[in-house]
Amino acid sequence: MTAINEVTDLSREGEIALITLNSPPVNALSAKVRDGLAEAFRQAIADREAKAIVLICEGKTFIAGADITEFGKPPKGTSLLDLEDIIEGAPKPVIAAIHGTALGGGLEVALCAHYRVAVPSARCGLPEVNIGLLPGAGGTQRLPRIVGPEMALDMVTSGRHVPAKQSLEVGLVDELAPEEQLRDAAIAFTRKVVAENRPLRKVRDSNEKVEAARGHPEIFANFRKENARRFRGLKAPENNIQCIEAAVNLPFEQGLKEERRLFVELFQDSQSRAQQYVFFAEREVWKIPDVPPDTPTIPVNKVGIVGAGTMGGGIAMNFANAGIPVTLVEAKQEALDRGLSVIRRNYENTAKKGRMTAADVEKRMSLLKGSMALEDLADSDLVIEAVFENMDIKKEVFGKLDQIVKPGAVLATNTSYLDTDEIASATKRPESVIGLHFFSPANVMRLLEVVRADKTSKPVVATSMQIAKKIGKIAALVGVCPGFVGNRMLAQRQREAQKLVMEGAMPWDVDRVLYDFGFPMGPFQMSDLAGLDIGWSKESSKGATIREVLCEMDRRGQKTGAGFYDYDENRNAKPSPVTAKIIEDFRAKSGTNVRQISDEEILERCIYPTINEGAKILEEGKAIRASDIDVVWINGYGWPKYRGGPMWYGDLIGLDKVLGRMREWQAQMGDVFAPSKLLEQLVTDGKAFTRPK
Ligand code: 3H9
Repeated sequence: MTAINEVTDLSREGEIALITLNSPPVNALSAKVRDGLAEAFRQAIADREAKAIVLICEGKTFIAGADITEFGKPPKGTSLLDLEDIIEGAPKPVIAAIHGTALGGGLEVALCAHYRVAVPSARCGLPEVNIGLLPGAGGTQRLPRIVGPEMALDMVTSGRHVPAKQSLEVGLVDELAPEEQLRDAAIAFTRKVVAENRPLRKVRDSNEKVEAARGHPEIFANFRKENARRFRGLKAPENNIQCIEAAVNLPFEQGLKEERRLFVELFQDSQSRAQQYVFFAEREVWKIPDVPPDTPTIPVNKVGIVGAGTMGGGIAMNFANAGIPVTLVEAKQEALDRGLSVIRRNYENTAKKGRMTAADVEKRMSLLKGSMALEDLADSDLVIEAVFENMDIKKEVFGKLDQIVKPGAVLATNTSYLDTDEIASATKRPESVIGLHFFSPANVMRLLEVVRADKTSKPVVATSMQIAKKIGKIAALVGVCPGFVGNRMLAQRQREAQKLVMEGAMPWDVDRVLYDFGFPMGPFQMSDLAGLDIGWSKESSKGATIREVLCEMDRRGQKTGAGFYDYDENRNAKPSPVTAKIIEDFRAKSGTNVRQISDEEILERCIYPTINEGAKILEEGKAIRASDIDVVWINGYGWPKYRGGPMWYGDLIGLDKVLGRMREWQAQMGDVFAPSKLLEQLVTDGKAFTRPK
């Protein structure tokens, strides 16, 4: 065995040269990796005794792509395209042996090999679109030559990972190797290739599938049309599509040039920078400076949930999906039955859509047990309270849980704004109490705010983060404050949206501006969807706000066919003259000076105070990093990923601009616009929330 460099080894098994890459954590194609591989291939090619070459990786995966941490830095070492030329142009067969994931540049390298062998658990994909890019090392030209343009379009625009079995079916992989025996199986396969004198199969020369699609522009037109909603606002999918079009319409070398041009275009765009930032932010968010990875955790094998309403039921589904048994407690049999039947209906709907089998439905339901006695939660490892948002009720529940549940268990509250410290004070074990703020619908939304109270112990924090990962959430650790991170910032936007309406904008203007910014919907559409009557009661309603008047008229949102908007039978929204009249009356009554409000002002008034509140949250230490706040907004509030999150966006547009506006509005409209000290400090120092300038 020869060590080529710190990450690459070359050895020989009889007539087979074996190149082994070992560059943790994911064998990304850093300069060191590219240099090591290029040299190893050169030597293996020069070795007369070697009749073929196998490329295999150590660790948990085959090459997972280009090294994203190198992006934006001056290029160093062998380029990826040069490395690929060496591999594809080798005068002897090269076989890629794949385990884990062959992604992005990793799959592009594998596509330059002449053959590919993979274990059944391996997956192949070109996920560059997820970081606002396209496969820029020939992937868009080689992939359609193997799988055809239709599947290539799907793969490059979704970034999905194709399982080994399907990869074999579509020709991405030539043979499956038994799990755990990749090395031996790849060598055996390679011996066969040598013995049978199989040709040096170069994907670039295989033109049949792309030629068949030539003269069929409808393939692309239809694809664009069908996916327009999914691609809204994003630049990368379109450039990816154009690359596949180039593969169909141009000779290989020219296609490569087009791929390069379209890659560079994306690479230089802020969308890709934002999406790369989010990629790392979503990994950073798990790291808690004072709770190191070796912090002991509490094994969670049994979960109890208090409250089987919409929230409790949704939360329960997460655990059942992960194979963890749950006991759901409700006060009344009727409520319990209703809760369990809603869960069953949700699962059955999923099964109807073909995303789950009937057996899966039963398996999950069998993990859910209903009860009317809190005592049944005594041996739970984690109990989550999801009862009505009322401090007295919550404290009563926690007082009882303290008496019942075994020592050492995690006691969590799903409150979305109540003081977790006060809830913890109802127990004699505040160190075991934490907030687990799920977002509705809890079985769907990825975000979980983990709320660390004053006395929460480190193992309880570590356990909560670990269990969040296990149930497929993305968790951000936040501190106790009204609304925590997400809702606290959202309150700023809601307030401004309502004020803008009083000042002259219409709800549909505000919604349109935020939709065009990239949110899935605006605040008024959101209210209509959620129901305007949340927290409203007929008895106490005084017609004091637009919302109260709408509710009094039974315009309670989508469910009643009318709210801020009028809805047709297909739930299509139309601006409502009724709402417009109510607004006019309110404006007249309040004597507000009604004026024309520009789209720019709507956007700035909704977004800048949100950013400012994020700065206050950081200043108070209620979030660990600015990027955690961005993770919250992207995963819980529909902030468009390609705009990086509010803090990143603030940096992009310039914090001086945000501060300037906050000061202006503070002078005109008062202290709700008072700038955060951190914001002022950053501007003074010429610094940013997320990226050093
Ligand atoms: C590309 O290839 C462009 C090309 O077309 C060529 C253009 C010329 N680079 O996710 P994990 C780190 S673009 C650098 O927690 P998992 C990650 O930050 C690339 N670092 O593990 C983390 O670090 P830390 C296309 C990377 O097991 C650690 O590895 N490829 C990269 O849940 C573990 O990651 C992709 O987009 C990278 N490429 O999932 C694939 N990838 O421990 C991106 C990961 O310090 N990667 N890291 O926080 C993934 O999808 C997942 O990481 C993977 C493993 C599925 C591989």
